[in-house]
Amino acid sequence: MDTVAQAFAPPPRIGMLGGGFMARTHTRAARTAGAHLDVIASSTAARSRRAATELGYETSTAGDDFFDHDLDVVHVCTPNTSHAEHALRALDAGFQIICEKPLATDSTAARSIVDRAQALGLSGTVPFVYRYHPMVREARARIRRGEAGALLTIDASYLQDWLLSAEDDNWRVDAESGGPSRAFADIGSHLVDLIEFITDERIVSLTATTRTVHPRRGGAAVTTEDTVAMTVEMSGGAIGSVLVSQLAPGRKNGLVIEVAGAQESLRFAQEQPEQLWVGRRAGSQLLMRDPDTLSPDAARLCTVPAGHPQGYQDAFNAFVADSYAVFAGEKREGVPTLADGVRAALVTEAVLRSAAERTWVEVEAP
Ligand code: SOE
Repeated sequence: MDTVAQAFAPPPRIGMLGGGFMARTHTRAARTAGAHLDVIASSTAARSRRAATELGYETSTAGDDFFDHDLDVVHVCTPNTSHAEHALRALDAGFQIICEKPLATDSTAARSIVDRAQALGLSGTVPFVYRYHPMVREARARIRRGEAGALLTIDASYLQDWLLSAEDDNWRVDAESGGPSRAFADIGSHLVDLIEFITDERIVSLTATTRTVHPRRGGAAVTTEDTVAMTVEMSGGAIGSVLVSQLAPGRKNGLVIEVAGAQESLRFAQEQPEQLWVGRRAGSQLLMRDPDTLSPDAARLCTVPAGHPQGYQDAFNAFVADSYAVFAGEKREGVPTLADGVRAALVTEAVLRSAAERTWVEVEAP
């Protein structure tokens, strides 16, 4: 974890940059963690006021005075290309940060955020929130205990359909606000984070192909990718295939990861987060989330008893609560840090380079 010199006494006073879907998700999590909702800033004064009223912030602004507020934590939930600037400003103002992914749209900028945080004795986290499903922790614990055996293959995909037609448009599509990678930076980064988190191994090399299926959306040319297919080699010798698409009809948030070891396969699907399939040559099992039967790290993240489904917002709540705890000087297992944001930027760059050069690329070590 990054250095934390300036701990605060919880609950934190928070400022929110952004007023869209992610700002709402972060706000629900912040409120659950008991944060004081101080100020929110969206793109215009009117939008900021509306967001403050709807989400329950004490005040709003659309200007630079945001950074004059007396805050402990700033949540950065603005369009991707503004993340680095906002993150640095928040750190310079003395605040800890929770910065949406991608932390920055290139690895140099992402590293500068880590460096600045370290220099100022501050810290930050990046919401790779799927780590916070208890059954993901259970898969990780089984691999760490050696129950799966030596890892052989990984079969992973993250499929959505909200950008299926050429009529579908969003700021993420436009490289000016979304950055040079879209599908991969937006959702492929979650998948790669989860692969490396569950297996405790790194992707050391990859070869990727991308497609921009709709070259125009909303009357403008599109340069960002709709789909990515890639083959990866892991640090422990396993190989894997990874598919990412935002044009897969019927798939809403279909993140699936299946890891095959010499003894067991483990399969987690984000749309059925209460389950973990444990495949064996004989005696495969579908494990259901039940804190009484899970490893301590998975059981810690169970907020309701077995049979009472936990989902996406619960994962987000746990991530934000852990971030605040770490900022307050406590220890927590598996928190995605700014360094993980740099890692995602490095893998994203490797994907774009491999696709452009039609070649294998070594992924820089963290
Ligand atoms: C849209 O693709 C999106 O909201 C992503 O931006 C999130 O990171 C992902 O968790 C769900 O889908």
